[in-house]
Amino acid sequence: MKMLAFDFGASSGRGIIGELKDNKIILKEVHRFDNEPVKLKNHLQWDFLRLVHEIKKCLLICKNNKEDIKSIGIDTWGVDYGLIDEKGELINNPFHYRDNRTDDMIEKCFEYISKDELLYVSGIDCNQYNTIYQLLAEKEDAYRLENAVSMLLMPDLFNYILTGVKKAEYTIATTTQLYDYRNGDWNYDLIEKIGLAKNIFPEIIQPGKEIGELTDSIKKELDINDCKVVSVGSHDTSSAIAAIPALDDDFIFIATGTWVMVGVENDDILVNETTKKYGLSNEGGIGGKVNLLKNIMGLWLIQESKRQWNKDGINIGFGEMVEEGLKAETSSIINPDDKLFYSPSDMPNKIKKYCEETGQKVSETIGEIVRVIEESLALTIKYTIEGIEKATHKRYNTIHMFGGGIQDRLLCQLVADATEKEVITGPKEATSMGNILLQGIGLGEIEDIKQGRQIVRNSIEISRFVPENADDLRTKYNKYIELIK
Ligand code: ADP
Ligand code: LRH
Repeated sequence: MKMLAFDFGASSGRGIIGELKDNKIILKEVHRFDNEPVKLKNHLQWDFLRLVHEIKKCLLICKNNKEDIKSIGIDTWGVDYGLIDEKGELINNPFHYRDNRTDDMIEKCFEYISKDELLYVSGIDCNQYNTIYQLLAEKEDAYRLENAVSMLLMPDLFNYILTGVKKAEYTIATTTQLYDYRNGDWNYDLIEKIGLAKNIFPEIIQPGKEIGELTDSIKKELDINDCKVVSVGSHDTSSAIAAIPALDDDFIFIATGTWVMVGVENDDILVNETTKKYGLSNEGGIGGKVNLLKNIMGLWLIQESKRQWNKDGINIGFGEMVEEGLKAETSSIINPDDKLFYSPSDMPNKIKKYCEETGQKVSETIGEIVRVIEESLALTIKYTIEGIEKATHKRYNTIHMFGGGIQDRLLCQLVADATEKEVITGPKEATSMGNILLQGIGLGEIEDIKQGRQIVRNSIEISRFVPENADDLRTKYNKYIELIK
């Protein structure tokens, strides 16, 4: 049986077919496309119509290849949304979370609710990109909200375009900071308090449920058969975590892509002084789990460096950047989560500027810059794991690392060296795999996540990285702690 996963990541969007066979899952990429935001006037926005076009293109490729697709599942990064008017039309192109309209919105939010109370009910750290701050910014141009009858998070919006059904999938809803874990529903008190209409928030559904069939108009336009759309872990992080090939429960996960997410799976939300100090969030997971994690700025710094070098006429790819980094040495460290690195623009220059301003040797070569970024990421990961172990009063011995970043063997080795723990890597396309697993659960082909993880384990080659050179990063860690104070 074949299922189609659409995964909208920042580095690309992709359509991947997943097939369950002999207790294994076989992935086949059918379509990969750009998912770059567009700056229109002064605002960074999703290229939404292009992406709908890419979905249709992928469905046509499947049809022409005679792939019999039974269902579709969609996941994206968290927090972004579109507004729908009473005629069912999208009011405007969705804003991208890296747009600067939320710059002052965290402070504004605290006029309505204290930080402590917000953390207590939502479980989510106050990141300026969260939907709550985007909606507060939206209020400044009220005409859109005034005409909105629904607010749909991006996977929910794609699902709506495909089926005509408006639902809010649970895992992505928790990234808004407007979900109330204590009541298991939208935080309507807070929604009212900040001046939003309660009725624009659709009913929340769990992952692994059928949403609807493709609309007649899409079936007619593409001349394709009936196909179900199923809710998956539509927040990409939750889908990726579903596909961890773990045999037991106690492990640290590191999801590596544009963002790096470091965390553990818990049965309930955890908010205490330590989670606050380390900026940990509780994001909705699959099978009743809550993912206690930190979003670290991640391989965005590598992507943006590559983009700048390519723009400057240096034709270098990710693989070659890793090779340069492996040969280089550096004594400098950055805080990858510094606000300086958040928005798109000349990343290598920003890193040089950061080193200069913190009185460190300025990294010059491609290899040095890659090395500074990746050693600093590894140190941030170590710091975060220490926070998680303190917050949960547990020690974890195994790290599962997955996502596109595991193709970067320098990063994998540095994580093992910095944390002094064994790192198990795989799968590379964890998000799409998790997406397919959830469709399998939704269609009754897979029993639960435990069985799903066993299927992943049967299907992929895992690699292991053990600590080799811990001393160097142990010394640098003291410097890192000074830097982030
Ligand atoms: P997203 O969060 O955008 O879905 P991915 O999971 O696709 O991200 O991971 C993208 C990252 O994977 C890139 O930023 C890059 O750091 C890394 N990567 C991709 N291909 C390679 C490669 N061939 N060698 C090393 N690293 C790679
Ligand atoms: C990772 C992620 C993360 C944040 C960010 C906006 O892809 O979903 O959890 O929400 O993107």
